[in-house]
Amino acid sequence: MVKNGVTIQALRVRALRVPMTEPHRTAGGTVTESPLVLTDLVTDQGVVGHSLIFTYNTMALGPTAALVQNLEPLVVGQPLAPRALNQMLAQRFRLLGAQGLTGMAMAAIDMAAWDALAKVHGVPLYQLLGGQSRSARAYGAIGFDGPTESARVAERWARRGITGVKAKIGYPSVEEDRETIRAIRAAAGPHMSVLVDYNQCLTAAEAIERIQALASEGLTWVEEPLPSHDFAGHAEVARQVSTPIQAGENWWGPRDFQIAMEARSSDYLMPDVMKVGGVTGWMDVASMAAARGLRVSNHLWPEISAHLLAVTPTAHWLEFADWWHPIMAQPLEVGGDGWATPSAEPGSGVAWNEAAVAKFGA
Ligand code: SMN
Ligand code: MG
Repeated sequence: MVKNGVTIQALRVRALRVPMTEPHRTAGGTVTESPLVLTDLVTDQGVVGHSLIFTYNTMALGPTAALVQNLEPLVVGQPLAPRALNQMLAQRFRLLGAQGLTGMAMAAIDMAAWDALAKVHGVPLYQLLGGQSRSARAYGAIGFDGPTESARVAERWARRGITGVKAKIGYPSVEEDRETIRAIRAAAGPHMSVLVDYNQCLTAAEAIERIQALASEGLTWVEEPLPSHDFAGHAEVARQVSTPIQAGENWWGPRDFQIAMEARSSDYLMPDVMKVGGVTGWMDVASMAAARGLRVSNHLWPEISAHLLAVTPTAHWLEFADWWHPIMAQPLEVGGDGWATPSAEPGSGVAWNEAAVAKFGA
């Protein structure tokens, strides 16, 4: 096994549009397909690292793929040292800022570099990061689909053994929110944990009123009631309501998390491995959260996030989603008990089903 002196030789970048079997509606818009950037980081030893970037919006797909590819000259010939690469790229982008498409492109390289490094060492990512295999309790998503359809989807998750569901709410009235929550409970049974997500659609005053009105519904958390970067507003809501507030999927890098933690914006945290800056950014946030005793869940990216939760001291829930399963060689599966275990193969669990990838090229 070659462990020393591995350098980066090339980046291979592809843009894909993967249709979703069912559209995912939220109070902030509907997602009908996944625009994805696949990065293969090729090393001089033949080991290839993979990463996945989700651009949400097809209009950002081409520019994001081009940006990742444009970073190639900066990384070619560099040692396969993800933290050092991260610092080098952060320095190169200091004037522009490491958020938005730039942050996504940097995360593409970071995740692919960690995947390659784990493969060079012949170990799963959680082991490279000093941890051991640990399962996480998984929850499934329910779209902004009203009480009847939400109940149907909840029942489907329950049949799969999943023990938590997250419903999109933010209907015109809190009574409709309540009706949806109760329909889900009735369909999924009393043991199902119910989480809800407002996808940033309320004002602080509305949020306090609504979440207080829903206090007796036994919700596990209420996610992103306000525009994500309203740190002070989230803190005010978190102070005023008894149900835990969850946020983090739209915060860029450890710095946003630091601001949020200092402001006490959220009871729980859910970094998105892309927006937080890849594995490096996630690990920084996991340390900060551990020091403060704040529980951490992931946003999407179930395969690599299962590895990261295994090395996160305050790990909480795993957000499970199968939208990208069609292009994965080994998609993460949830066991019949509702828990998911990271892949034990060398790497981060992200590898392509090339035949499927060929079908979805943009
Ligand atoms: C979400 C995920 C994917 C697309 C839109 C919104 C989300 C979540 O808010 O919490 O999963
Ligand atoms: Mg959300």
